[in-house]
Amino acid sequence: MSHNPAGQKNWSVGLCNFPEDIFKQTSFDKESLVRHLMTRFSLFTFLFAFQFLLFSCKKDEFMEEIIKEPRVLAVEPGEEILGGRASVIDISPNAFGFQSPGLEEFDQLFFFVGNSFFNQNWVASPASTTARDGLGPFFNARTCAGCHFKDGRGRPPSFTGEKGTGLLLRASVPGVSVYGGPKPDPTYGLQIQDQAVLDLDPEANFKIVYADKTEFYPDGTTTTLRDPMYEITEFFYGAPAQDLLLSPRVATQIIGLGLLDAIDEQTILDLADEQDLDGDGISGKPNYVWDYAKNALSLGRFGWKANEPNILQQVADAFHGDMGITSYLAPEEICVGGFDCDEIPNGGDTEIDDDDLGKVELYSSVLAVPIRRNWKNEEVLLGKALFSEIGCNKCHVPKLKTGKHYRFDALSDQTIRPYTDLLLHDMGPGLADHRPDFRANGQEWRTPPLWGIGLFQTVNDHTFYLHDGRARNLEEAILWHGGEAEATKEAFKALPLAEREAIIDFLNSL
Ligand code: HEC
Ligand code: HEC
Ligand SMILES: [Ca+2]
Ligand SMILES: [Ca+2]
Ligand SMILES: [Ca+2]
Repeated sequence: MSHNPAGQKNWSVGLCNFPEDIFKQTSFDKESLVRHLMTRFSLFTFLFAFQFLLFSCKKDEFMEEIIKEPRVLAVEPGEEILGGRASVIDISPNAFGFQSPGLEEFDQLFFFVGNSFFNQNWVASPASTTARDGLGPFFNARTCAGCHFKDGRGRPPSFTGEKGTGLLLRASVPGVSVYGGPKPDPTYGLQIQDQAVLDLDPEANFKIVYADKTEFYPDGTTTTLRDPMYEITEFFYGAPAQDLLLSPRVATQIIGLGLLDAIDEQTILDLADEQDLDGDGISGKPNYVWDYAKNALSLGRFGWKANEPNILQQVADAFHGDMGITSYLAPEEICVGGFDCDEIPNGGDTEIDDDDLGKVELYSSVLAVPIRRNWKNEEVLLGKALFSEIGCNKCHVPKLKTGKHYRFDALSDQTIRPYTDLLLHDMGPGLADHRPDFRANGQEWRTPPLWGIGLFQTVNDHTFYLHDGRARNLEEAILWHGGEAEATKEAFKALPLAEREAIIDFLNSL
């Protein structure tokens, strides 16, 4: 009988493996096991059960109860080190802003150059400084850090008209571009830029209206979710195509990205089960997206729909789409259809040169992952076990190994705990944006890594989760899960309150 890491229903398997499992754990926390058992069962029951355990291996409901607890409360050696060697101990408001230890000396210096490009405000041309001009003409924010504040999570605007907080609207029309991706709107392209230079009108203004949605627990309690509606209040350059599709997205924390980049493609593909051949209701599908440098489709890893193949291209597209800064990978100024952008001064042929772009790529690749807090706490250990028992781990895969990073040895061959499979999952109609993005359909999203999510409050002073920040806390984030995650969500809802809280505690320890 094989070890059953997911701790699924088959308790009798766990029972037979119980002693063996324990002794495999080198740093198994025996004390906490015993303490836990003692609080739940009398010593008598404990010994009685143990006798059975040693001499028999029958399916027995009584023993199934007993065995559930002990096999799960183990501290796994190194589990707090989420990013392997690329972890940092700092858990202050600056926790997301450190470089990974072990970089070459010159890369350590380039990190600071990248950092300043990431944080500086770009200005409109012509300007006295040619090193950071070329903003716009249409853009969403003046600086990367405006959206990725402290390298962390953006949030939706808190009032209509608040700009540059980290939420942007991708746009397209039904159909497929020549590259197999979203088809641009003839006027507004692939993104709504809600700011512009000089006294130009931006492309559009939008507002978000939230409706209440009540979620009922089997125990009779309820929670109210907020269901967003995105409305363009004004298009300044004429009507868009009739079936304009919008996909709201918030800026993600950018820690540990080089590690995700260093995972072998095969490792990710091995997690995919597109046709759900194992019949567990969960598929997992790789996205394949256009890679400018290769001039071919590549496995997508970054962005909420795994819509970017690598960090360099993600960064070039961010400069281009979010700030209007051209580069060798995205050389054409973003303009509104029917408008003549040649009239507007720009910052030269490429507004950020190849070298500097490379430094921002470096910066975005090597930000370290902060270590966990409270990982030995009993509630947290229980939450960790439940996370796997109810199947959260099927998408949020706890542990992976990196292969060889193409550039930074410090990121190679690491055991990491990102809690993602980097694959697309159908999350149901509740989260749907109805906008396809290469192979991702309008209900599919990439499993986001969960490392760092317990630090948003500390770093970013908010706790908004999910692709558009609609969830105001972790409980709401879970309750929005549907589609392939529906059964897991129902299992979560069916847990007693204390166990639901243990899962939240666990998430907050990441
Ligand atoms: C207007 C807000 C905004 C600005 C400005 C911005 N970003 Fe982003 N960033 C986002 C959003 C939104 C996403 C998710 C994009 C998606 O899903 O398509 C993202 C994603 C990323 C990612 C991928 C993260 C992941 O987890 O997959 C990286 C890297 C990144 N941005 C770097 C940058 C850099 C570098 C800059 C400055 C050149 C920048 N961003 C500017 C909003 C912004
Ligand atoms: C079928 C795959 C799947 C399963 C199962 C699943 N998730 Fe998720 N999870 C996702 C995807 C995909 C998203 C992103 C959805 C979105 O933003 O619209 C997500 C988002 C989240 C987020 C928000 C992350 C962020 O960065 O904002 C949390 C927290 C989370 N999941 C926790 C859980 C927990 C706890 C469970 C088990 C109860 C679970 N998930 C089960 C796929 C899954
Ligand atoms: Ca420009
Ligand atoms: Ca646009
Ligand atoms: Ca499956």
